Amino acid sequence: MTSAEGTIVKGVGGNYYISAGDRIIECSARGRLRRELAPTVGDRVSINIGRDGTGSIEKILPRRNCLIRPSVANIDILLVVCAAASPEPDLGLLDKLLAIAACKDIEGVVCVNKTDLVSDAGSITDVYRRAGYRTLTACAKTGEGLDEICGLIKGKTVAFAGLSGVGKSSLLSLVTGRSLEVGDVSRIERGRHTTRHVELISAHGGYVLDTPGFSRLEVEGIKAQELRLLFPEMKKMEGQCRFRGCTHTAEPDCAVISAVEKGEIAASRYDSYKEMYGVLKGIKEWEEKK
Ligand SMILES: Nc1nc2c(ncn2[C@@H]2O[C@H](COP(=O)(O)OP(=O)(O)O)[C@@H](O)[C@H]2O)c(=O)[nH]1
Ligand SMILES: [Mg+2]
Ligand SMILES: [Zn+2]
Repeated sequence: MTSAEGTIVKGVGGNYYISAGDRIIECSARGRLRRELAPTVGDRVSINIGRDGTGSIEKILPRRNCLIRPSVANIDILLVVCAAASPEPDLGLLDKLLAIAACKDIEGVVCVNKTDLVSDAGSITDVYRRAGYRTLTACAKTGEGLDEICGLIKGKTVAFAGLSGVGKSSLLSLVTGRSLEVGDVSRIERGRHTTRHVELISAHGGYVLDTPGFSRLEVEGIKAQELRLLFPEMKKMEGQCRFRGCTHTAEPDCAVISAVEKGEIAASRYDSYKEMYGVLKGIKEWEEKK
């Protein structure tokens, strides 16, 4: 028996596929382990490998972070994809995904795909670059931006997120060289009662994965009072308002509100902040009344 360390790339019906070096080893998880903390795709694990070549997961190494739906651990980068057109960009959703990423200590990177459909895709990337994010433009039709996406992946686990139809699967197919299903597969799959498994795909010295449905993600984990620290352009201004702990919503002499008025902070970003703040505050007050 030998032991090794690796990464769970896929889990199917109680079996786990562990990438260790250049091998994929099929493993089971000990019952005790499964009861304490279910092994999750993305987990770093130590395994024992038997003579028959299959193994068992002995230990899950500490997680850096964990997303819930889909269940996946240790994401380094959330590539938030939108389309320049078709579907129209949903900046509120982008902002929400970026805040969730920040809350989980995941770097959010903005990717505007389908640049072939508009004459100027730069207006969206401008907003996010000025807010402090890495951004890129891409086109799955022409291959634009592909090198940049591949460059992000080396040594990292990159999750692709965004509305259905923005081109995640198309870009992932280009990046991995695997033909992934393009188009609205979720509807077909629901009809066929098939289950979709999360899978890390090895590419360019790292891993990528799709997160279909992740756009409907809720913001439960975030505290209203901490939201402002998840917007980098607001975090940067922490301490500049008249009141300590200013929520930047209605306080007098608020540096953030005045930056919005001067156009230094994008109005769309501030609107998203206020919208999310209201939702989080509502959730909290409702919970307190219970
Ligand atoms: N014009 C154009 N169409 C694209 C581009 N990328 C993807 N598409 C199309 O957009 C549709 C949705 O793409 P898909 O990859 O399935 O999006 P997903 O739902 O985010 O995975 C498909 O018909 C693709 O062929 C692009 O860069 N330009
Ligand atoms: Mg898809
Ligand atoms: Zn303020």
